[in-house]
Amino acid sequence: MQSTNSLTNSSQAFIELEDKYGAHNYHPLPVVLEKGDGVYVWDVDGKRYFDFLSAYSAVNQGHAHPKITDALIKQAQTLALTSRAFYNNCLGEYEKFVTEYFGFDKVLPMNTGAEAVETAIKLCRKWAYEKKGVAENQAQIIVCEGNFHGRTTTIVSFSSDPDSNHNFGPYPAGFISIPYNDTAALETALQQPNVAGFLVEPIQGEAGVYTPDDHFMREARALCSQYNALFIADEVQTGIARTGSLLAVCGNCTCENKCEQQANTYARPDILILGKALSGGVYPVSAVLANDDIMMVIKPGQHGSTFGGNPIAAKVAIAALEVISDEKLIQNARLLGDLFRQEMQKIIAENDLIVKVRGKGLLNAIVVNDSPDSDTAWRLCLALKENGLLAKPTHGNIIRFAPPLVITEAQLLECVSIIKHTIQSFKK
Ligand code: IF1
Repeated sequence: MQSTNSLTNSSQAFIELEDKYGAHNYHPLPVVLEKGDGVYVWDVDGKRYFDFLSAYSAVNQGHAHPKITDALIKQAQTLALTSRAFYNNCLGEYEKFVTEYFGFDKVLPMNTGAEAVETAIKLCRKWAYEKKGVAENQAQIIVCEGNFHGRTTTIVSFSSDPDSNHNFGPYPAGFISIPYNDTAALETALQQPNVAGFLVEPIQGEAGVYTPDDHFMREARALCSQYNALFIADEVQTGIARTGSLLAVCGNCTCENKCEQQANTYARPDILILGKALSGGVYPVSAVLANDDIMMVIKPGQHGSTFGGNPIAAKVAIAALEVISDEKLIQNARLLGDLFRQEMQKIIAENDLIVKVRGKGLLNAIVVNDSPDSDTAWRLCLALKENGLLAKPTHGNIIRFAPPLVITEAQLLECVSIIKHTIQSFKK
């Protein structure tokens, strides 16, 4: 086994290039990737790794999926971009497909997750003024402590992470923060005047794959209806099969696309925000879905984007969603996620380096037995890298494990054994 900080000259050269010419807004694991296929990525020296980050759950369908890359290449060679000043022959087909897939009347296409969250905020506010009768400029949106919804100035203004928002003020008004997974706090906040909506992640990814109680989403949904506020689910990271259901708000529902039939388990959002895996990670594609009574408050000229809804995005997103259904990735994520947590529990029982595993489907995290300020999780990720598995710490002592959902049981068990022997031979 190589030592944990061994880097070849070629890797070192690529790292130095980024270091010299790129802004220092990231602290990547020291590995330089050049190729991907399915659950695997390869570095510039030809070493193969299991990808246990999947570009933060964008690559749910696996790297270089032939159906998705074919859609991308074909459309790029035909017509890439028209802007929304003209119609194109791909967008309508995609809009029909995606709205039927998720069961909403309308979609508003954007590119990145943060743009889709911004879109949802604007939509929610406009609905509040024009449908609910909130006084001009008074709308409030409830958000949760520990949230991660993106990096725009408005979004970071309601982050509770100092890295995200310190010295990026002044912060816009209009957000009320409550503790996550706290139904009573939500109800109190909903009783404030001028509340337009509640924006929430069904599982808080960045906070360390923090999974709320089973009933929280359902009760939040019901409370929003009771107080006439919009329930807005940010499923940018959790959506599209990642957590073992089409959407994480589906909870334990097994009906897949026919979720409206399972109203008892499905906390159906008024506004659904998707990104990342909507394209399988090959192209920035995000979307906001809602029914007509909400979506139709936005009129021509009031919102948009040069790239949103472009022909490549439309074709790629259809292909990416078809792969989810064709390859039964919801079921795979659910079954292999259960197996993964069982296997992690065995490791926890035998070892005191890891204290906890949590998550749903194939979005999981292990909690390392050390202070959040320690570098133990970082060093453990370096050791995992040496042993052929890539994962990244989040918030100090937590390591997120989120492989592409195309992973097989045999591959998953191989990864479990890599994680197990890495932990066994790790010196804190
Ligand atoms: C980075 C985390 C993941 C998201 C939710 C919106 C967005 C994200 C729930 C914005 C983006 C990313 C961005 C990435 C790190 C990452 C992340 F660790 F920060 F929390 F996935 F786990 N809503 N999440 O998770 O989407 O604009 O980036 O397309 O490097 O900032 P975006």
